[in-house]
Amino acid sequence: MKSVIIVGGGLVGALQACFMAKRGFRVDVYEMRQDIRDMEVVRGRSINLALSTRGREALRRVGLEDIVISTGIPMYARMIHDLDGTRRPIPYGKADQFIMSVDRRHLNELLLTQAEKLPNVEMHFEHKIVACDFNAGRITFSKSDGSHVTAHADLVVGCDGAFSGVRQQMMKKTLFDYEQVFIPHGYMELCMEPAPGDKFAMEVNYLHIWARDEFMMIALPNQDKTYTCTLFMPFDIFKTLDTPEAVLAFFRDKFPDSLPLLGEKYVTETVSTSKALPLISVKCSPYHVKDRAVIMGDAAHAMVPFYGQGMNCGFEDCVVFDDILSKHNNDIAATLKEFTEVRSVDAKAMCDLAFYNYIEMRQSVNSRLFLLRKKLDNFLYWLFPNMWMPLYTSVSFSRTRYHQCIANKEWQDRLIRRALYMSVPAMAALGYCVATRTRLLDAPVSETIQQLVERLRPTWI
Ligand code: FAD
Ligand code: EGU
Repeated sequence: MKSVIIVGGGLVGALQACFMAKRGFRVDVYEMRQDIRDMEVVRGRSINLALSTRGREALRRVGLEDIVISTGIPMYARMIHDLDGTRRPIPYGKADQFIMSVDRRHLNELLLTQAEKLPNVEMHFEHKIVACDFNAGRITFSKSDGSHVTAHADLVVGCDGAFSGVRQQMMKKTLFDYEQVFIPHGYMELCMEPAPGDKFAMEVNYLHIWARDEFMMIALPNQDKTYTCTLFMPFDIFKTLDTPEAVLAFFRDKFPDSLPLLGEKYVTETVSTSKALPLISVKCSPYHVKDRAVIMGDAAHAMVPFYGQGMNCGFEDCVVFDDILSKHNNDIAATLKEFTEVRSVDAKAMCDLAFYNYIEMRQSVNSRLFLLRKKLDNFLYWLFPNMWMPLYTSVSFSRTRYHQCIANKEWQDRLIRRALYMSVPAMAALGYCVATRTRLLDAPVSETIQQLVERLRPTWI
């Protein structure tokens, strides 16, 4: 059987190892960090993540859905925190439409352990990719002691995240398109401790949102009754919050209700001394080199986190890849070609949706028109559950191809716009009646209508 090297033992790499090993490939995973299962604390990236339908489907296929669901916390609605402290829940949909707050580290550990259970998987930690020769199927890694090792495989799968080393090697090839954008916003994580009595400090089972135009904070619940709050804000503003006093004034002004819950001392000290982390959006194409290499997850499509889809999309990559392998009877060349064709369209669509939402969240979350549209969307969904799906529903609660989600939204927008245009003459007529005090029931047609009403009226009224 063919051999596969997976670069990166993060969320997507560990999952891809499960998928490839289940098919019988010989799998070697090379991960830059040491084994997170042996670590006291894991630095860096977000502590918890929102898992939705696409990610769940992938976990189901490797037999991990149940355990992940049982250790996560369901969120059935958003909880909007207004500036005056008012809280408003907005449900995601029906009772079975919820997302899950899962612990990144726990999920990664489960995936690594699941992959290692298979006899044809081997893990190599503290191996960082430094070079590869795709034609020869040869990769060179540097180890923590400074030494280098070389490995060979039929296929290289790059799951090494937004700053992918595998992608960097692919970029040297001609006809490789690449685009990256750092947004002006950075993020910082704050931990909200449980309230006295070891209870959640806020209503559990919600994704809490403080939307304030340029700033935004999101909080997801953890199993240990804490909340992880993520503050999104332009770096320029983070820079001005360099003293505890400045931070206190800022939080009192923008997020007053969160202050007592987070603790003034904790917030002021943490925000004034921590560094905000950057957010990057990456689009590239193709995702493969001949029958030799392919990238997936953030390596292929890092996106800004404003849709909670980065991991879900990366997990769905593995599902799509697995389906294509089945279709082509494990033929690598045919699979890689089709994977790029199919997946790059959808991942690009999701990157665009996330980026678009980043712009939109800042402009219009609080505007009336935006809320009205959300209500109209939900009403039409209720009326036509099979025909009118709001965008976030098709993204988070279905496996509709991402590019199709955008296409659906476009025809819905067109329909609403047309309905609005058509209502213009009706409004004008109404305006005319009011202005000229012409009462419709006085008009000559009224007699006919009255007769009609008379005929239709049931006898018991
Ligand atoms: P990573 O998780 O980055 O893993 C890459 C792995 O490769 C790492 O283990 C790394 O050590 C290793 N590696 C890197 N370089 C090398 C190298 N040269 N050699 C060897 N190994 C290497 N997604 C969601 O679905 N829901 C959410 O709610 C959500 N919230 C988010 C919130 C924030 C603030 C951020 C920043 C992201 C969020 N995401 C969310 C996105 C999610 O974190 C990513 O999409 C996901 O982690 C991608 O997984 P990955 O395995 O492709 O990459
Ligand atoms: C951002 C950071 C609410 C975790 C987009 C919703 C997110 C998450 C939303 C983070 C928002 C934004 C959706 C989900 C989810 C919403 C969604 C965003 C999880 C449109 C840990 N977003 N996120 N949309 O609808 O579809 O609730 O860091 F604030 S889950 Cl920005 Cl569904």
